[in-house]
Amino acid sequence: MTETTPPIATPEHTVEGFVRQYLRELTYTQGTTLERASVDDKYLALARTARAYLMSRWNRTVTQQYRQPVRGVAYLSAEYLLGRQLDNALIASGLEDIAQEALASLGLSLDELRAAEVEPGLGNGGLGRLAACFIDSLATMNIPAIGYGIRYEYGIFRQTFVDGRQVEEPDSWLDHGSPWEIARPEQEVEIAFGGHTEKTTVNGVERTTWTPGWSVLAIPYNYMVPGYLNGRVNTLRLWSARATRAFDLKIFNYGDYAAAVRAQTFAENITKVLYPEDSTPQGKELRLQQQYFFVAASLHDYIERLLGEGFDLRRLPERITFQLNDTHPVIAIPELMRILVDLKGLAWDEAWEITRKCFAYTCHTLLPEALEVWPVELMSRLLPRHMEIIYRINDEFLAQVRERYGDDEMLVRRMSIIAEHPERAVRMAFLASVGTSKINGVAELHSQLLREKVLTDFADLWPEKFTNVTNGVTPRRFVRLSNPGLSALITEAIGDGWATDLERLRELEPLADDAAFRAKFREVKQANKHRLVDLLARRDGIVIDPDTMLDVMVKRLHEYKRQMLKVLHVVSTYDKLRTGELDPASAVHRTVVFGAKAAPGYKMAKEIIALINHVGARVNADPVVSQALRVAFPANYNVTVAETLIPAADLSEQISLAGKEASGTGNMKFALNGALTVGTDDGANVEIRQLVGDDHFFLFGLTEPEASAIQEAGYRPSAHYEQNPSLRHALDLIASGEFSGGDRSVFEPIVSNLLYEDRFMVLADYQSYMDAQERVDAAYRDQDAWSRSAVLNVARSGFFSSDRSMRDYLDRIWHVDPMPIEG
Ligand code: H53
Repeated sequence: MTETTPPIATPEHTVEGFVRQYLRELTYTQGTTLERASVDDKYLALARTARAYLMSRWNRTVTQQYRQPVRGVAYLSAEYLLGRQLDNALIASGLEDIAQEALASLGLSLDELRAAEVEPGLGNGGLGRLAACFIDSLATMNIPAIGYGIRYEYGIFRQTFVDGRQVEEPDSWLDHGSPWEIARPEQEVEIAFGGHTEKTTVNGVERTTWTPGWSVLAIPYNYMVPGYLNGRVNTLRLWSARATRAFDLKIFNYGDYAAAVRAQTFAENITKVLYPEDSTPQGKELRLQQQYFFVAASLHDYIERLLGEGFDLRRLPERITFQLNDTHPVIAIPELMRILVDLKGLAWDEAWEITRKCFAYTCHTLLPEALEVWPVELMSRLLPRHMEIIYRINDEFLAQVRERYGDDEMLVRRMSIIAEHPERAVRMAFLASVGTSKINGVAELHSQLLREKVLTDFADLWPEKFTNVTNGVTPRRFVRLSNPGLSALITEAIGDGWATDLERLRELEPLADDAAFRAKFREVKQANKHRLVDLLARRDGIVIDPDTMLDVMVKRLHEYKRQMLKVLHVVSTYDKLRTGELDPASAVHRTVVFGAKAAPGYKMAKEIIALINHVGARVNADPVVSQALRVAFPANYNVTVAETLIPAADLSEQISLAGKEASGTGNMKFALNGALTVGTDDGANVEIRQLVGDDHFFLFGLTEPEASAIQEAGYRPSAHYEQNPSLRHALDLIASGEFSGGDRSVFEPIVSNLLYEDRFMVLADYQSYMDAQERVDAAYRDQDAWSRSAVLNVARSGFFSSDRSMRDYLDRIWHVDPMPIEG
C-alpha cells in the first residue's frame, strides 16, 4: 500500500509554500477564487492546507506501524469533546507564524478565519474533554494508540436563554461538512441486534449461534490526532450508522416505500445525537444501541486488522489494552467473549482469560445514580447472546465468591452483576470490575472512595486490581494555544520544552519573588481579560469590566457541583451592598462569570440556570450594587469559550460537596493559567492544594468524612437557616420574589429543596464559603501578593499535564513503549 506509493512532497514549510498550498486548496478543492470566496470558503481552504501538511505524517505513522507491529492501546470512549481543530493542527506542525504571515500576504486574517470553525461538540463535559486530552498526549508521547468513538451527527445542544431560561437548539455541526474527517466507507462493519440464539452440537462440542433480527452498517470516519512537533499523527476513528443495503433494496422492491424509508431512518438514528446527560445516565434503549454499535465496530475493526497480519488471537493481551472510559463501552467485554468463543471457536475459559487481560476500566464517578444499569428485559431483547454470556460470567464469578467467602448470600447478592431490585438489571460497573484486569479512579481521593464506598467488595476480593491515575489536561491546548501571552512569558523565562515537559514549570518558582516578572505576569493577565471583554461583547453583547476581579465558575450545571452556593454568595453580597453594610466604593470589585449547560430533562438544574440569570439581571441593573458586583452568564459555554475565559480568570470556583466530584479537570486548567482556587477538599482539588500550598489556595467546607457523618446522623438543613442571619436573608430574598418580579412562586422549588432536603449540603457549607470569600477579597487587595500566589500556582501545577496521566497509565496499566516516527 502506502510503501509503494512514490513519495509526494509535503508542501514546503515556508510562507511561499503555505501560500501555494492555500491557493491550490481554494481553487481546486473549494472551487472558488480569492475575490469570490466567502469566509467559509476561506476557512475550509485553510483547514485543508493545515491538513495537507499533516497528511504525509499521518501516512508515515500508519505505514511504520504496519511494518513494525508493536503493543498498543485502544481507548474506547462514547465521547470526545475535541474543540476546534485548526489551531491545534497549526501549533502541532509548527505552522502558526507561517500561516499568519501567509494569510496576511493574501490580505486575510487568521483570527477571522479561525472564528469560522464550528467546534465538534461530541461530548458533554469532563469525561469527553478528558478523552480528547488523552489522545493528544498519546500522540505527543509517541505512543501507538487509537481512539474509538461515535460520530454523532448532532453533538451537545446549543444553549440559548429565553427570559433567562435554557432553551436547547440542535448542534448541526456537520452542516458545512468537516474538513477534518476522512470517510472510509469501504471499511464498513455490519452490526447486528435482536433476534434469538440457538444451541447446536458440532462434533460433540456445544456451540451457540446468534440469529440477529436486524442490523446496521458502521461507517468509519478517521480524524487526525497530531502529536506536538514530533511527526506522529495518530488516528481517532469515529463510527457513523447507515442502513444496510437490505433497506435500500426493500425501498425498491416492496410497495410500502414510506415504511422502507422509515426503517432506514430508524437505522441511521443510532448515531444521530449525543445524549446530553452528563454523569446521570437516562437508560434509554437507543443509548444501549449506541454503545454496542461503536464497541462492536471497534473490536471488529481492530481484530480483523490483526488477523490480516496472521496474528494468533490467543496472544491478544500481548498486543493491546482496550481502555474502557467509564461504563459506556463495557458491553465490549461480552462482545469480545462472543467473538472468541462463538466466532473463533476458543474454549470459554481460555477466552475469559484473554478477555480479562485485554480490558481495563476507568471509573469516573461516585454518585450511585451515575452507575449505568440496563434492564435484563432490554438487554435480552437487544443483545440476546450477550445477555447469555453475562449470565455465565456472573455464575462463574459468584461461584468464585462463594468459594472464597462461603455461602454468604447477602454478599453474593450485593456483588452479583445482576441486580434483582427494583427490576432485574445488569450492573455495568460490576461487569467492568469482573471483566477487566485493572480498575482506576481519576484522583487520589476518588480512587480511595471507590475502594471504600462504591466497589468495596471487589476491592476486598481483588485489591491488586485497583489503582489511581489522577486526571490531567493537555498543556498544548490549554496553555500554549489558549494563552499565548503566558506561553511567551514562560518561554522567555525558562526556554521552550515546557509544553511537553510540564514539570519544568517549577523553574518559574524563584520568579514568583521577582517583582519585574510579577508585573509582566499581571500584564499578561490583563491582556487576557481584554481578549475576554472583546469576545463577550462580540459573541453575547455582554459588557464586562476588565479592571475587576474575574471570579469564574464554569462546568456542567449539577446540584452536586453547587452553583447554588455561588448564587448565595452573590445574593448575600448584593444584600450587603444594597443595605450599606458593604461600601461599594471600597469593596473589591468583582465580575462573577458563570458558564453551564443543564441536561434538558434535569428540572432543578434548569431552575438554577433561570435563578442565576434573574439574580444577574437584578444585580447588574442596580446602580449601587453594580458598582462593585456584576454577573455575566454567556450562553452555550463550550471548549472554544473556555479557551478565552480560563486564561483571563483570577479566581476559580471548585466548590462541589466533598466526596462528590470524582476529579474535575477545569480546576487544573485554571491553576495552570494562574487563577487561584476557592475550593473544597474534593476530587483533584486535594492534590492541587497539596502542590500549590495552603497559602495559595482558599480551602473551605466540610471534608468527606465530616459530610458523611452528618448525613448519617441526620442532616437538617433548616437548622442552618434558623441559626445564620446572613443565610436567612439570602434565602428570604430569593423567596420574596426579589429576583422574579415579585412572584414568590418562581424560585420556591429551589428554596424549599434547600431548606428541607439539600442533598449536597449547600446550607451546611454556606458560612465557611462566605468566610473563604472574605479571605479572597482580603488577598486580592494586595495585588503583588496575589500575583505571587498566581505565579506559584502556575509553577507548581505541572503535575496536571495529561502527559503525566498517560505516563501513569503506561506504567500502571498499559505497559506500552513509545515508538517515534522516523523521517
Ligand atoms: O469525568 C471527569 C471528572 C469529573 C466527572 C466526569 C464525568 C462525566 O463527565 C460523565 C460521566 C461521569 O461518570 C463522570 O464528573 O469529576 O473530572 C473526567 O474524569
